[in-house]
Amino acid sequence: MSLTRTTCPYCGVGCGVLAGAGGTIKGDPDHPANFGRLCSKGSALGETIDLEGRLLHPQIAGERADWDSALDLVAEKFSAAIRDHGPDSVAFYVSGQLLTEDYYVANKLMKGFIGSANIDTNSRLCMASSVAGHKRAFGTDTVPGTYADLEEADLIVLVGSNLAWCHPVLYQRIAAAKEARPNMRVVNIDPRRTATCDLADLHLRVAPDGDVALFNGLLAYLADHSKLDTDYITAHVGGCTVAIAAARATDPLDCGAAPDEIASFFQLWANTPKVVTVYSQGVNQSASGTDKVGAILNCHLATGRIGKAGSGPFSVTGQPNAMGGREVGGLANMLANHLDIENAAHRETVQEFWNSPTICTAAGLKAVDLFEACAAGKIKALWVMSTNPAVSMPDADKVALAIRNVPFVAVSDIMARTDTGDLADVLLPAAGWGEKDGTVTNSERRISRQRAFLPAPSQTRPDWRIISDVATRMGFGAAFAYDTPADIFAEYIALDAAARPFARDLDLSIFADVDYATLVPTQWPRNDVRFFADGKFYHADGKARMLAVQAPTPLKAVPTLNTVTLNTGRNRDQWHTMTRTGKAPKLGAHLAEPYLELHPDDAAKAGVVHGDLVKVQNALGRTILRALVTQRVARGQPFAPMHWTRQTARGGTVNSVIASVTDPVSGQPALKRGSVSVSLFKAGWYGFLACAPRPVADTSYAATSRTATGWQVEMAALETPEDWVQLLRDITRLPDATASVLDDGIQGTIRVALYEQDILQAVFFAAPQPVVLSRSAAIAYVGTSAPPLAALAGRMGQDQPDPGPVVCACFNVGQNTLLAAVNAGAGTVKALGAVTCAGTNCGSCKPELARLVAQAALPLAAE
Ligand SMILES: Nc1nc2c(c(=O)[nH]1)N[C@H]1C(S)=C(S)[C@@H](COP(=O)(O)OP(=O)(O)OC[C@H]3O[C@@H](n4cnc5c(=O)[nH]c(N)nc54)[C@H](O)[C@@H]3O)O[C@H]1N2
Ligand SMILES: Nc1nc2c(c(=O)[nH]1)N[C@H]1C(S)=C(S)[C@@H](COP(=O)(O)OP(=O)(O)OC[C@H]3O[C@@H](n4cnc5c(=O)[nH]c(N)nc54)[C@H](O)[C@@H]3O)O[C@H]1N2
Ligand code: SF4
Ligand SMILES: [Mo]
Repeated sequence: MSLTRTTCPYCGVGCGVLAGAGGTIKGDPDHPANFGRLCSKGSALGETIDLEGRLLHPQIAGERADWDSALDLVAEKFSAAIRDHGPDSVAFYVSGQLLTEDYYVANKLMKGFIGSANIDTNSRLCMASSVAGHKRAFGTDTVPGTYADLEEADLIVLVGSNLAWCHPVLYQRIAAAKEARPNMRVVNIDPRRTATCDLADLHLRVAPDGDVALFNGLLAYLADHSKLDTDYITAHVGGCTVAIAAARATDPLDCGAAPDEIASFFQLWANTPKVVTVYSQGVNQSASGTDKVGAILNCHLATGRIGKAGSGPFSVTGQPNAMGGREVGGLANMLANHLDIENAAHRETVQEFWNSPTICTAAGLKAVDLFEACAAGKIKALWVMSTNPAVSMPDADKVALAIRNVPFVAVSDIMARTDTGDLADVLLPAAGWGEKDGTVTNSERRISRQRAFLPAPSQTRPDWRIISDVATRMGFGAAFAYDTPADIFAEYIALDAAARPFARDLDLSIFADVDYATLVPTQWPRNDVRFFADGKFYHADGKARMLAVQAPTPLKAVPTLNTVTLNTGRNRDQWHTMTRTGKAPKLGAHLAEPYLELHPDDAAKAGVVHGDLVKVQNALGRTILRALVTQRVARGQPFAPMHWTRQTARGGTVNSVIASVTDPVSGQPALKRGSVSVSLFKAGWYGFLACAPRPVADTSYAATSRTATGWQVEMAALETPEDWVQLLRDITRLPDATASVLDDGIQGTIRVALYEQDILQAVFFAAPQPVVLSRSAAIAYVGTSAPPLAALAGRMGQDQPDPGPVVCACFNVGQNTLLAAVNAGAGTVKALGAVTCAGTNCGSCKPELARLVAQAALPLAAE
């Protein structure tokens, strides 16, 4: 079968994928990001390209409509709002998951033809602090790092980055480099002990937002120990004296980490010239995010450790095209192609090139302000593309209300039901990954092609075409007459040439003559160019700037239960709001419920034990989560993943309790610092359901996910139903199923099996306390003709051992299987792989395998 060379649609590593229409997915051995590797999410792409749940035709007010009516309506509503209320009464909210061509066209329509800069993107929640930090230090938003630098470094410092789960292929590249060069050191700076710690020689458990204090402390230490590169500073860096003075005024102990660990870190950094500092959302998503970036860049600039192989700061991007969006200017405070809205010459050049009737003259609304303007009635028409703000924005319930408050809302998505799509007047069906063509830029500035290998199903269209169709209906047809994404890419490269006199970092001239169809992954400006190697930066004087940054007031520990600091982030096998990864049973098996990691002391204070449900709440809202009691989190700093939505969890979304506090420079929200109370959610009963048909459960708590045999729901409710069988027939929508009931009066447990034509359709367990049973066994019985006695036993048959919760998603290897193998003598990750196959495909579970091996070696060690 012929395979198409394309790029993974998930994280910013940007791995090359070989994909076939039948669902074959392989890592591309020739792609320089991954050289054939894929992580668990990339490997499972074949399980996510079916049409179940897809939005396949336009909808107006919830009814199926044809394209002409839908496009006419969008164009009419936007034109009317602009006519009656001015260009700033409309807004686009777009995404780092759009392809560069989509992004370019959306930005062109808003900034050059509508004449407003009210286009912002979910990159505001993701990379805005890095963008602002780079601009302050370098004069431009330049990411100097490359993946090869990670392999060449002698010290890698990971700050606020759970690389093992969020950039797994980079983690694997570092792990391989460390194995080849055992002297390489890795330091992890994170308030949590994450899977990434398994690679770390040193873990600094900083307090939330302790990063500025730590890096200010490092800068002062470097100055005090004659470790500054004074020649480099004289020639290439301004602002050093004030930056060092501010650093000296900071007490590094304010960072919250242990004093001896801080000292070891400073020594290691000071004495290792080849150091790469990798940073991600623990840095960016903070009220001091831009200053955290500044504090990190200060240390690299002061030592000249930038622009050299194996040395430099490296902001790794989250989304597949976060970088492409920054390049085309998709943020409300950028123009296009790294040009500035505030600069008249830049504006003139772009307007002339676009031959546009107008051009925005001031920055538009940033995400949080944009939705506040929606709430205040200032936005009359809103178009959301390829993002799910009703879940992913802070204060998500308020954002949902704000969207509802906009008189006209269009949403372009690939899925029919999302929390945001449910609020739309018009739904526009987009072609998804594998069905459309375009380009993306990964974290190391490498532009790769995404290529279609499937037909666009039913009525779906690529985003660039939907946007161009609306632009045409708004009267701008001549400027949006694209036939293919290649036309758009060519125009984007031509705009880059027109902007060349401004001599900025962005230089796409190498793409001027390439054949779009066969474009090979290429870095801009060229594969062999190293930014800042010559010490030239982009401020007017050609120098970089160090900045005086002040550490925020340290978060004093000793929280009370009424106010703990809620940290949030990601799981290994899910992508954001799970619209795609949620389809793959393989990926759902890793962590199938929304949870709260809670320190044992916090749990004890709240009277909560492992497996209980907890209410996490504050004045903004509440959410119900499963408590995982663990010392991976510090006291008073519980952690919850961001993934569950109103579609997948009836308890609510985590962002219902995150306030919309933003960084004053970048406008990026502080998504890692909620202030919440945690209390026991004492349900009347708890249940687990595995079933074949898609269930619809509306109990107080209900977390639904895919399984290999259908679906599963973790449930809980206050009131005990009068008729369990009726409840289950309703949830599974099987009114005529025959039921077998096992009512264990003594323990108060209920077990129900539903059959149709002797095939087990559903199996259900309920109890007055969280139910304990082998979930994998229950799931495995669904769809078989197992008799009720077996199906309701709650465990595997005697001849089949219970594999336990899944650790390796690729080969479906459970924890019990692994522990058995460890006990039988498999004492290393490699040995475990040889015996069970776990970790031998994508390798994403290797940190967890390492933990199992370590735990087994130290049976009494606290988890
Ligand atoms: N599996 C998976 N991978 C993904 C994604 C996904 O949804 N799923 N999404 C992609 C996207 S868009 C992004 S942006 C990236 C995000 O990638 P990461 O930034 O690596 O992921 P997060 O889990 O959001 O946060 C990283 C860490 O920041 C820590 N942290 C919290 N507060 C602080 C602090 O004050 N200081 C420090 N130093 N650390 C802190 C958290 O404990 C957490 O472990 O992942 C990308 N990759
Ligand atoms: N609490 C908390 N909140 C966070 C974060 C956090 O760490 N903590 N992280 C933040 C960050 S870094 C990010 S990046 C955001 C991500 O948050 P979102 O961008 O809101 O999340 P996604 O689920 O990726 O949403 C993408 C949407 O686009 C749809 N889609 C997929 N492909 C296409 C396509 O080709 N065309 C169109 N039109 N639609 C498509 C998907 O079905 C989905 O509905 O979340 C932010 N929110
Ligand atoms: S690391 Fe995983 S999610 Fe990220 S691009 Fe590679 S395969 Fe995709
Ligand atoms: Mo992100």
